[in-house]
Amino acid sequence: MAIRHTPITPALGATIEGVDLAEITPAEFRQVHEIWKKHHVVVLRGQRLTNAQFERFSAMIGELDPPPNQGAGRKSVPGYPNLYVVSNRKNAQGEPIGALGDGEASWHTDMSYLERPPLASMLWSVELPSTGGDTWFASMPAALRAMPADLVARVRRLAIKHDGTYDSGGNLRKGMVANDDPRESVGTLHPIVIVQPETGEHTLYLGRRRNAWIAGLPVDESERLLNIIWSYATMPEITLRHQWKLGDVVLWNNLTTMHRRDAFPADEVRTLHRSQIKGKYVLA
Ligand code: AKG
Repeated sequence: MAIRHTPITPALGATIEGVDLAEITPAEFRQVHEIWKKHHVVVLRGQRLTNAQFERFSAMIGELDPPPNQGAGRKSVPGYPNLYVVSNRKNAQGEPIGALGDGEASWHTDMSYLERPPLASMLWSVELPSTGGDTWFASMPAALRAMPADLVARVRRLAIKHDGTYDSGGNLRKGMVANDDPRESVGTLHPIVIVQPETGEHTLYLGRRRNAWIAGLPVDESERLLNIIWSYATMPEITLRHQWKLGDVVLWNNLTTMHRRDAFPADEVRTLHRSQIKGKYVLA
């Protein structure tokens, strides 16, 4: 069957049909990869997969980046140390079987506080609540294109310090000390405008809003400028809303998009398996 794709919004996203990820061939993968590079987020519905097949497809994109598995931190799928469980489900002892699974998550790109942030992440839905829990994506090249030229010229000379203290749910990361002075945060500096190394495309790179600091600026000036930049980065017309169905696989570019998750009923269960592809590049 031929692979077909349909753009989801003018800014980002494409739905891909005609490929079974359980047995994707190298030639099919090359087509999926090209569509993903162009549209930044791809959605493949109705995939009937085993964890081994999900892992095999993920590893075609690049080297897998396993969950750190630190105490209450990220947890992996039993028997699959490279795959994360994103879930609010609890085991018989009342302990969460996964991480990052509860409630709402604010806009972020994954692990932007690393020197070489992951290139891509992927979610595969395993059990879903009756409502809520939608995942949203925003196109950062589109946000940059929407900004006025004088603002772009200004931010091109600046870098953000990306804080690793809190996760996107606002929880303190394991081993971190609470801190709300963005100048003191533990993290990495990245230029605000980066070149996506694999396509040459220029894109905003923002990470997370909390504790972000534009290096060298007084905090109040940094906050004002960040608020302006973020108002472009979260414009409704550059976002895409994914309403999950069982068996969906969603792959996103972690250098050119941000994502967030809607809340869902706390007494219902939502589980997704997740993979992440290691970053190769120091951003410039
Ligand atoms: C992530 O995997 O980085 C998330 O933020 C989870 C998003 C979701 O659960 O929809």
